[in-house]
Amino acid sequence: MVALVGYTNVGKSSLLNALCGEQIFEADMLFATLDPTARKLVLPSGLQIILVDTVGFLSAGCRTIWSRRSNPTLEEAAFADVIIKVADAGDAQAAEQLAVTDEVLGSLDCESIPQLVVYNKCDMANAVAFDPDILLTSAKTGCGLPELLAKAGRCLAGPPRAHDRAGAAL
Ligand SMILES: Nc1nc2c(ncn2[C@@H]2O[C@H](COP(=O)(O)OP(=O)(O)OP(=O)(O)O)[C@@H](O)[C@H]2O)c(=O)[nH]1
Ligand SMILES: [Mg+2]
Repeated sequence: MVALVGYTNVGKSSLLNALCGEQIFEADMLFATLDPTARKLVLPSGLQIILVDTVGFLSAGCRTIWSRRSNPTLEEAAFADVIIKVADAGDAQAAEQLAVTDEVLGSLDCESIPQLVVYNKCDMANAVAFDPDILLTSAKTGCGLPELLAKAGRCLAGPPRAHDRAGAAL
């Protein structure tokens, strides 16, 4: 199981749509996704995965804010074998978005789960220049998506994580 996690409006649902050929709701608004969505996806290696789109959040002052209509547990992330942390390449606050994402994941005891970082929306005119090691994607143009799948596949090369019934990794 691979989970897309990050700030609201960074393009998590759009990435799932682009990768899986789906049409789940995506929109230029805060808190577009109110429920997680899971879809099957076959990696180029033939490995079949479940890709999970999660609800977004944002930070205001020292508080993390979720939509009042969503279930802000992000428990799908705790079940994941790989977490893809998504930031917005067109947003000057991308590094801060990732820091808040790390805090949220830390509060869910997800530190031991392999994590990838993706700067999405790299097609945007204001996309900032990043370290060449950072994975850039565009759900709109498809740029970087094969590389994202290849990286996720490499992270999944080991045996799947086992979970107890409450979701804790064993
Ligand atoms: N230019 C550009 N726009 C994108 C890209 N990915 C997503 N968008 C747009 O960004 C907006 C937000 O996309 P979503 O996929 O709904 O974002 P999200 O992260 O799922 O947001 P929440 O569900 O609120 O957490 C939409 O208007 C998308 O069309 C991209 O790679 N490039
Ligand atoms: Mg969404």
